[in-house]
Amino acid sequence: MRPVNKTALVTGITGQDGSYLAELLLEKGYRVVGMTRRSSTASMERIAHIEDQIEIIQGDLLDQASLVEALQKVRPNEVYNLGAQSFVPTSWNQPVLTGEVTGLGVTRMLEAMRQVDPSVRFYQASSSEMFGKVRETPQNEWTPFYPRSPYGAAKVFAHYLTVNYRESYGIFAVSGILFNHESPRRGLEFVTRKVSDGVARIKLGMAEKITLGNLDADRDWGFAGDYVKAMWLMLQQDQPRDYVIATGKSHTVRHLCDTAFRHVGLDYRDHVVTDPTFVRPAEVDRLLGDPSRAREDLGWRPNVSFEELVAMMVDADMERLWEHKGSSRKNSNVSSKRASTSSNGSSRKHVPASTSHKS
Ligand code: NAP
Ligand code: G4F
Repeated sequence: MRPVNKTALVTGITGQDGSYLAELLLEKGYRVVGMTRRSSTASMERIAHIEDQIEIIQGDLLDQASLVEALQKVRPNEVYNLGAQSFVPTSWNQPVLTGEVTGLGVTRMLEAMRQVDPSVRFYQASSSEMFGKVRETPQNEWTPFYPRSPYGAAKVFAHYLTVNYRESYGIFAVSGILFNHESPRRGLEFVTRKVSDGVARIKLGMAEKITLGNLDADRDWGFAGDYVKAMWLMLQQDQPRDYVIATGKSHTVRHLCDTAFRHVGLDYRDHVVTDPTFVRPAEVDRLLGDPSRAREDLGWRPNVSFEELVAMMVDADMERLWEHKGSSRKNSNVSSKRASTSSNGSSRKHVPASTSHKS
């Protein structure tokens, strides 16, 4: 590892992407400072394995003064703004909070940067959810937005604020329009992780069914570890530009279920039930990204296929739940049963996400 003498401030470091990005930046020799908000219980599970290599500063996207102070103390070269209320259904229950954190939080950070040091490079975590009721397929950097949720609307606001600070003040501010990206560290409420966790529970005899909403929804799913590389690349360019990051392939939730259950030798039709409670007030039916600009300018390509991603997530949940089950049933025959539960063992070690979310 060669020291790069650069400091990165990462908001949302305790989230899925924050943890992968922190690993990547450490590998590149960065000083990594993560901004976390105060909580009565710490949510450091995803970064526990690198906690001794990163610095933590307290701050909240709801609090302008804390952002100014963080920038003054840390003096970063790059800010990666990953912090957000990121679960789409919650944005209907808490639309004002979502607007405050996911939308206005970005204005607060950009204003703080303008005040403290406008030469800092800024990455905004924009989202394919902004395309919503899509105007064309596939979606690229010129596709008009049509958000279908308070979350999507907040992200559109944040996206244009980022463009505006670039155009108004010459700040090196870019938006990565990332399509859905997943991993064993994904929160349990998101559909991929809900399925991988459910499949593992069913295979291990801990559950019988998974209850889902719209099985026909179509998403362009990639691996989070690949996508954080694109974030970093965007801030290393000569000119600031926005990029769509996607695989260019989409799959339905039904196909996700089929792939995940097949991986452990089961048929999803025996275990998946639907419940209108999980259907959204306004759905985004199909997202499919065109990552041509990222391929040409950044040389970025996804490395992990959909099938590999699903297998990685199911295997990680099998391993986590098996260990949990093993520790609560000390006398069970661990090795023989474990060998029969996974048809494709993964050698990658992924720190799993918390098991405490509601799905
Ligand atoms: P995530 O796992 O839900 O993580 C969200 C992070 O935001 C957590 O660290 C959370 O901290 C933090 N946060 C929440 N409220 C905050 C506040 N008021 N102040 C500061 N931090 C706050 O999300 P993710 O999947 O890693 O996504 C990262 C970013 O990319 C988000 O902005 C998301 O909207 C965006 N995005 C994600 C995807 C995707 O498919 N994953 C696609 C496009 C865009 P706590 O641990 O304290 O809750
Ligand atoms: O996994 P999801 O909750 O992800 P969603 O809504 O696409 O949002 C994620 O990706 C966005 C990028 O496009 C990010 F900006 C955002 O922060 C987040 O990371 O749902 C995916 C699809 C939806 O169409 C949903 O209706 O799966 C469908 N679905 C069907 N049954 C379900 C379920 N989603 C969830 N969460 N739970 C279900 O039971």
